[in-house]
Amino acid sequence: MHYHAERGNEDIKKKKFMTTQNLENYWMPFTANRQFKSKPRILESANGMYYTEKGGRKILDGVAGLWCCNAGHNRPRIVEAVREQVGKLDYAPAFQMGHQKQFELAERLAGHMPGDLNKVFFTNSGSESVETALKMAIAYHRVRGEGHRTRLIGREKGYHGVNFGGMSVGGMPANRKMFGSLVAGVDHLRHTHGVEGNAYSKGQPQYGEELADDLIRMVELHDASTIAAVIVEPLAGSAGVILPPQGYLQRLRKICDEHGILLIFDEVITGFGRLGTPFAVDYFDVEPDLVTTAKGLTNGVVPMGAVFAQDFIYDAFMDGPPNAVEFFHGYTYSGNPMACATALGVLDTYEEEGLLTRASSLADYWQEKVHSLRDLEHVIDLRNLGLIAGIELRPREGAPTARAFDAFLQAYDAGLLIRTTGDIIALSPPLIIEKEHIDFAFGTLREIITNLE
Ligand code: PXG
Repeated sequence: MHYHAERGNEDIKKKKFMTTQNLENYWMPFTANRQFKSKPRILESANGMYYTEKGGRKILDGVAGLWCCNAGHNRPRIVEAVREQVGKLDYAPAFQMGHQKQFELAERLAGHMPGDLNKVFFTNSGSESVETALKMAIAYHRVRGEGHRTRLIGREKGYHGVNFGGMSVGGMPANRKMFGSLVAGVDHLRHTHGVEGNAYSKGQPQYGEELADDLIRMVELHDASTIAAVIVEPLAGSAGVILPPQGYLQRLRKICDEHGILLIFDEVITGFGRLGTPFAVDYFDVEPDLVTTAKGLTNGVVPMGAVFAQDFIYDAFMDGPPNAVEFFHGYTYSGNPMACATALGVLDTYEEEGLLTRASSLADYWQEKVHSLRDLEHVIDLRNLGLIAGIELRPREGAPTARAFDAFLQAYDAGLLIRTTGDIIALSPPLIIEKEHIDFAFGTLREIITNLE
């Protein structure tokens, strides 16, 4: 009886699914679920610079998926790498066992990263890379006898993923306020958004270097001996494209050096060619101690992240009994064969097509197009670097974020995928973009922003 009742239920469920698409069971991440389900935006396929909806309507990808598909979509080398790997070695235990592609990938990645950032630890996302780097920093101090260095410093408006460590060092109020007391012993530098005189800067803004001195105040308040690390995005993406003022990152590096504090760059967005150099480390010529990455590492195709550590950090752990595990951290899917194979196919594509530096050849054209929107009434700031743009709109009276969200919906209807955060539109297209795509994107945005309520 019970069995039949259940079967009946299953049949009904199946039927419902077959007749009209059931959207109710999926709880969507970072999404206005009710708005979405009232008018869904469902993608069916993707190729090159475009997504395609069922029925064939094409949408230009202005954000590389979510800042991750740097080589564009459906790239042959990558598709082939995934196909080949899945039929060969599906899974290998991540702990106490290895497979060839993990070592090959780590070696090739280290070859793209400057300086002594040669040790690579694999994770499955940006959030996990951040947790990993924070734990490495605290444990590093402990293994060398400075276990009192446990405090972590983040920055207001920072985004370091959604797990407890990253959320705690992050500085986006909406991402924090619902989740209790977070990780203890965390402090925040002030952000560098909206510094006077910086509006409409082309590239790095001129003012605000001295905001890095907030770290000195924290040293004075807590004492350097309690601080493990500072984590910042060299260029903050999620909070709405916030650029580092000229000299700011260099100054942060200097203060860290003076006080034995580790510097972590979160390059989940800036890594893999976004700024026209392989990493932001190259672009800004500042070498941090740890670098977190994900997204472009696998072109978004398979989940994967990686943390790059300076040799001296790894070496500090290699001191105990030779058979002992040195770092009690890792994931079942760290260095997963599928993910490694994908990343190798992605690196092949980046290298063969020069994509890790291609943004630099388009950056001037891009900048010109970004700043061509300056005359629009609703626009209050324009920011750009590499192939990134931030278009800040004046919030609608009494309804913050509504104007930008309208722009997002209208752009989608007009065949252009953008991202919005607050009242800021962000663009970060695949690095294979051509001038005609750039013209379409900014032409469409001009029309939409002009006619926004
Ligand atoms: N650090 C940074 C700097 C990020 O930008 C993460 C960590 C977390 O990565 P995972 O893989 O756990 O999501 C991110 C992610 C957007 C947007 O449109 C940005 C992210 C994710 C989704 C949307 O700004 N960044």
